[in-house]
Amino acid sequence: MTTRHLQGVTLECVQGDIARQPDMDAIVNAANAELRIGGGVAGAIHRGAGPELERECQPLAPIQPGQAVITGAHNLPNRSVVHCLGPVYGVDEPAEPLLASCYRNALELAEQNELGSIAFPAISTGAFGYPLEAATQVAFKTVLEMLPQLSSVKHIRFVLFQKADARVHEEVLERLLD
Ligand code: AR6
Repeated sequence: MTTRHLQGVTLECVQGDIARQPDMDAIVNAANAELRIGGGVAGAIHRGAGPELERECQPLAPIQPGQAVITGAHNLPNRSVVHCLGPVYGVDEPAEPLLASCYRNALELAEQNELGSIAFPAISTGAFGYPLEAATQVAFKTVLEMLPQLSSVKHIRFVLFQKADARVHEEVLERLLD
C-alpha cells in the first residue's frame, strides 16, 4: 500500500475489492455502455448494491466511452457510485484521451456532488484489454493534473484486485512524482 499527500489530497494505492470500501463517499464502476450488471468490477458493484442499482441506471443508459454518470449506492456502504465507460482497447480510439476522460469526468462529478472521497478501479484493464501499465500512467497523469481544481475531494484511492497490479500502480506513481 502506498499513500501520498499532494496539494491537500491523499492519494492511495491499495490491493482490495472496489465493492468493499466502506470509508469512501463514492466508488467508481468500470461499467458497460448499458449500465447493467456484468463481470469484474461491474459484477461486484451491482451484486453489492442490489437490483435497485440497475433500475436507477436504466434511464441514464447507454453511455459513451469516456463518459461518467452518478447514481446512489443502494445496499453498498457508500453514498454514490460513479459509472465510467472505459474504451475497449484497439476499438474505441483514441484510447488515451477516452480513458483520461473517465477519470476527469468522475472527479468532476464527485466535485459537483460535494463528495470528499472516491475510489477508482483500473478502468478498461480487464475485459476491455487496456495494457495495465499504460492505463495506469493515463490514470495518474489525469488525477495529478486535476489536483489543483479539487476543493471537496480530499481523498482518492486506487483499488487494485491483484497484488501485481497494485505494485505497478505504486511504481508508476513513484516515477511520475520523481
Ligand atoms: N475490485 C477491484 N478491481 C477489480 C475487481 C474488484 N471487485 N474485479 C476486477 N477488478 P473489468 P473493464 C479489476 O473487466 O476492463 C465488465 O464485464 C480487474 O482485474 O471489471 O473496464 C463490464 O460489464 C481489472 O484490472 O473492467 C464491461 O462490459 C480491472 O478491475 C467490461 O467488463 C477492470 O476490469 C468493462 O471492462
